[in-house]
Amino acid sequence: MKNSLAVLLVLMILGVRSAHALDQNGDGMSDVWQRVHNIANGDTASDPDGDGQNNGKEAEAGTNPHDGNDYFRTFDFSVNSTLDEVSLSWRSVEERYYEIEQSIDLVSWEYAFYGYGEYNQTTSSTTF
Ligand SMILES: [Ca+2]
Ligand SMILES: [Ca+2]
Repeated sequence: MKNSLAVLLVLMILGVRSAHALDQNGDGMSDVWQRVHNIANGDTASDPDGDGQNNGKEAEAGTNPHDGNDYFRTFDFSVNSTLDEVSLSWRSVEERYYEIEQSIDLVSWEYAFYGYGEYNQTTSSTTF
């Protein structure tokens, strides 16, 4: 990051790879994820663990809909003392593809990071 702190960062989940992406019933949630977590077809709105993330969001993030401590979020955000480097960590899942974009004017955007979650890790981190 070569500019000042007047930067907006956006972290997104943009895709899923592998068999976990199968959605033969067309409800927007992976059929594998639904079976693993015993989530009924079409039940995207419920939030059984009360973490504020409904089943649709938990399925998108690949998190556990029955664990209130497991949901997509960022943590360990920091900026170095010279204000030219940002470090960020987030809850990640191996099959999910993440992008971080940055902008200093909210008009022009550039990638700060993109890639899949790391194998056998529940957290991804980057510095830019
Ligand atoms: Ca939830
Ligand atoms: Ca959860």
